[in-house]
Amino acid sequence: MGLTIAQKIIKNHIISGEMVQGADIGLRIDQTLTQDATGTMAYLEFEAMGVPRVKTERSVAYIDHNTLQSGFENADDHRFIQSVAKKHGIYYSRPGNGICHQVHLERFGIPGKTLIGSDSHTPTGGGIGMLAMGAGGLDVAVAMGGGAYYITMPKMVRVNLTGRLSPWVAAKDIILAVLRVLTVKGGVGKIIEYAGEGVKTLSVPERATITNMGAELGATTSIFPSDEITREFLKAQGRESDWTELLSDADAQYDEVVEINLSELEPLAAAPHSPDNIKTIKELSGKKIDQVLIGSCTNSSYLDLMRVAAILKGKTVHPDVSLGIAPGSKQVYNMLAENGALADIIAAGARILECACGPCIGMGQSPNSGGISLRTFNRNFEGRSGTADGQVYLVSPETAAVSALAGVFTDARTLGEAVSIDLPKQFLINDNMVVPPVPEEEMDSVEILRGPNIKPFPSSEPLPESISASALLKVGDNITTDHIMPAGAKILPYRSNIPYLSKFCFAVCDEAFPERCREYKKGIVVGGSNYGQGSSREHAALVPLYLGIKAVIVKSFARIHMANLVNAGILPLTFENDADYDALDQMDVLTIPNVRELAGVGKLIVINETKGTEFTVNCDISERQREIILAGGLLDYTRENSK
Ligand code: MIC
Ligand code: SF4
Repeated sequence: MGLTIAQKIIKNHIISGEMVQGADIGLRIDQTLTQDATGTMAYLEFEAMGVPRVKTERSVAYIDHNTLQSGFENADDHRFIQSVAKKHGIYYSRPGNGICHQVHLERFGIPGKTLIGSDSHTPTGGGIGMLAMGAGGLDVAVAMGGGAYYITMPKMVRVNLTGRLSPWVAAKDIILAVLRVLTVKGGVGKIIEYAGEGVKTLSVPERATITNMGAELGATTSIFPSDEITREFLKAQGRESDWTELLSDADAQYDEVVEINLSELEPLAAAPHSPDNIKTIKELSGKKIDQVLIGSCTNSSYLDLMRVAAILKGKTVHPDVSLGIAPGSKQVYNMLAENGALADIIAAGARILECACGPCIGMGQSPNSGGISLRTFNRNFEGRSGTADGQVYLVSPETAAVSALAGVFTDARTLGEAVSIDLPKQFLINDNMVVPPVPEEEMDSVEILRGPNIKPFPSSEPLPESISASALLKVGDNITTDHIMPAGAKILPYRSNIPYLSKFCFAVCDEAFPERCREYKKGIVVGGSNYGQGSSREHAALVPLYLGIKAVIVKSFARIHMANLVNAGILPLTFENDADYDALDQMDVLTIPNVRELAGVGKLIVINETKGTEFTVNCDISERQREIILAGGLLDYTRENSK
């Protein structure tokens, strides 16, 4: 039987388990990346494992999230990461060099290799045919130490692209169209492969926009073939020797097929507050807007920003609109500066932001109260912009730019001929912002620089015989990690300070939750379906652990968050019958007997002491995860197993 692209890479990297759908498989990891908001914790964990040098082919530490330095915290964390990188064999991408996914695609990604990153948008690398996945920091630390990365062997989905995009319709509109079909939970447990004649019409940056936002489908990853277009891109990056061809076999089997005719697509937007709440720009057209932001790891490539510059050239941003633009990398920024496009952007009145995540993670540029903000980003979760009632719409760079000029949602197709930009034959290559590690023989001379913001991580305990605690919080469907552990300018600097972060846990849903946890000392969280979607931040598990959360009972989990709960030693449980969710109230006292014996083995009974009822839950974890849970989390498990 023929293989899909992802199956070929998995076959080359599998070190435990069998390539059978649903099986727990361990993969050898060739490359890792971290960003600074999750990196500090990941490197603390790496240090705790005691491995002197990374065992991967390439590990890169990026600084791109916490670049607002309104106190000593971020700068201290960056120094810590830089010193760890230098000592332990990791390349360090300095602040100013760009957003991890954009830079990694340009300078380090290699078709056919495996990559895990402590950031959920790591699948961007699928744009050049990598098997690239988001993971918790601890999983990345283990991979750096040479350990396998474990996933459930996913189902394979083929998205068949036919036709060709019409003028003014963009790659962003393709992924928004896929989100309309599959929704934010449609990709859970699946790898999305793009195939069909339409693939040949898409450049690497366009493919990367699509694989990047595959994270919003909840997918394990997304991937494009590595073909002549990939070769051209790598050649223009001076890396043609990194190219290999990687195509699916003609008789490859897929579990699901989605058909997208590119010729039929039109400009789209994801309306507040979910990336799958899709509307056409036509239906929104004429609606007044307040802010436009162009950038983020989804849409900040050279191609994107050259198109934006061409639209803005000779015009002025509408007086009622604030337009901010953040190039994705120093390469992009530098090229725009050299070819004059930056001058066109500045002349039009755009506010040029640092090449970093910036407003995408709530680091500045929060919209006005109730303000309508058009963003080329990938997430529009409630409150993420920093303004509780901000109305964020996710759109393509083209829609963003034409709307910024008009002051209202504008369907660019009404404006005549579309701008046409080609990828350069040669990108500007200057890796002077990437600091290589010292050679192994010099590593002892490197001192690790720790700031006072770094606090020890919470300790967990081995799983007890039974759990008895109150349901300290009950929340609904599609709870994101931005709900569980918000980010933003005020909180993000404390990513290495779990006690401080704990004050904000679930603040978007219920401000009193952290206080309740302190009062009750232990608790259970109850939720709906797709619990924990969004970011890979392990803080969304470590903070609840610190607050005494012993188990989370939901209708279904998002992949990375569930793995993070297990790594933290928190029991992930799912309702056998969704109706039991309705029958349960916040503050009910729940007892789960025999958890140590049954977790991961059989069904568990939960006794609702308050109501005098019982219901059944499942604990769908692998044998390996069972051992991790029994040990009280991955760190303890790793320590125990290395004795
Ligand atoms: C995000 O887009 O939510 C982030 C910030 O990049 C996160 C990582 C984090 O929380 O630090 C992600 O996507 O994993
Ligand atoms: Fe950064 Fe936003 Fe991309 Fe996350 S989604 S990596 S915050 S640009």
